[in-house]
Amino acid sequence: MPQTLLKGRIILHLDMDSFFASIEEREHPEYRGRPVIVGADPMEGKGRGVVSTANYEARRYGIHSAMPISRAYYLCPDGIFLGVNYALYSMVSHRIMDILRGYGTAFQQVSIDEAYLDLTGAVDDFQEARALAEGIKEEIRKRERLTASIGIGPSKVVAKIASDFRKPDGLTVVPPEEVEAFLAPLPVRKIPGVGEKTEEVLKLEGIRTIGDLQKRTPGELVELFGKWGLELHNLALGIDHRPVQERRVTKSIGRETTFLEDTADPGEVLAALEDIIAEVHQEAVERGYSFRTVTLKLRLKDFTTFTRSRTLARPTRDREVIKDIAEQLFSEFRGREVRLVGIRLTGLVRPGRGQTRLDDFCPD
Ligand code: TTP
Ligand code: MG
Repeated sequence: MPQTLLKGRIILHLDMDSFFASIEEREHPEYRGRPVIVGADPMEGKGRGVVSTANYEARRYGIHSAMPISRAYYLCPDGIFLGVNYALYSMVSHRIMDILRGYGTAFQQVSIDEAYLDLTGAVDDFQEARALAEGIKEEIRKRERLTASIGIGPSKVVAKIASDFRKPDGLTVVPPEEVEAFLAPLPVRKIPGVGEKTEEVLKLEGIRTIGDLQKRTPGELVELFGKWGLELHNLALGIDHRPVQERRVTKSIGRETTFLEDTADPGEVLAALEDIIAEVHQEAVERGYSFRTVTLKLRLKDFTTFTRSRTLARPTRDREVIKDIAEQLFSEFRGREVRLVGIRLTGLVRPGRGQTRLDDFCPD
């Protein structure tokens, strides 16, 4: 039997701290130490929409993600309220994910600020895993001036709960022999998938902590929840066999490139587009896709980002079509100072196989 199976897995979960708000603090050092709330415009308490996230200072006022922005304003009218600069956060996210990817034997991004790494085979034991995690945190701190919280355990569920355990800037390592004791005192809501409904049912049964769950038999939980009860029993013990793997739905094929220096020369932009088009076209052909929609993305010098699309009546895999559309769409921006250009093909179909469906997974 391979040694890794005998010894079990070592899984790492990373989650950035108050991600959107921390990026805003980094960009505006004058916000440091003050409550920062990212989300909709509060309009002096009359604003609609919700909080995307708040930094830890703002959380002391009781502000949290998904709270109505008007409520956040009521709780902390002197806070710094900012709109969502998704393009910037997504760029930072890409760079962080690129740092992470290199460290493990498998990588899986699960949200804009969260990813798993399988460290089995990359390190020998949990002590080495801790040292590696310290290195990751340091690299993110140095390169991005942001903090991350990391959890390490023998399964995804343990790693995920551990990363949340000492936020912000946390590092929690739970080797297999400590899993049950680590989980026992935590409230059941810490188990991913346990929402308000499950919590209510459990409360009626006198189950409040994960430890209370561990003491029940699988049968009792199956009676309450059916199949989910069995899963719940396993999760309470930290048992979770889901592998770390990137499973990406092929919904689009795209490439983009950032110029070394911003350029206002249309010839230079078109030349870059031509290279990108060659690449996306090649990928489409290699993977057997035709496309219906071509999207041009442009980011200008001031980071404002535009996308323009055209959809054809019928799918094609003709490279000249991409080129013509890209040139037409670009004409609107001739002479502007461009920072980044990109092309994305969507409406992908494999002729003879019909529209690609959401379950058309494809290994990376
Ligand atoms: P989270 O990791 O859930 O939150 P966070 O990083 O802000 O804070 P924490 O330190 O607790 O991890 O989400 C990551 C980002 O996703 C968050 O910064 C903003 C965005 N987001 C929303 O826009 N709406 C939401 O309801 C949530 C939960 C997150
Ligand atoms: Mg986070």
